[in-house]
Amino acid sequence: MKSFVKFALTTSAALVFAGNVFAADVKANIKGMAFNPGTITIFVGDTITFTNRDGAPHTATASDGSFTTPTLRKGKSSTITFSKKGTFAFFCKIHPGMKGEVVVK
Ligand SMILES: [Cu+2]
Repeated sequence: MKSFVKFALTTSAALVFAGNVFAADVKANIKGMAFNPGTITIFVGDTITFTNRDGAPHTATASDGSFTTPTLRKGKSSTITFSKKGTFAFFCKIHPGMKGEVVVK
């Protein structure tokens, strides 16, 4: 009986992890006029926290308009939740040459 209980607990813990119940928060820096990392791969339900490490203000804004941070001054952060699968290109509204990509699986 004892061993059955142990088995049941182990199995249910494994199922919780398989279901990705715990959404991850991925940290992304904006530094040296670039997004780092430039390509961020996450899973549906995860969040990305963008932090500006530059003196210049920046945003992270989706090319398709599906998300944007506010204008982030030095040291400021913004967290975005991704609830749809897909590949989303983004850029900085203030410096449009700054580009990145979020891949949501
Ligand atoms: Cu910028």
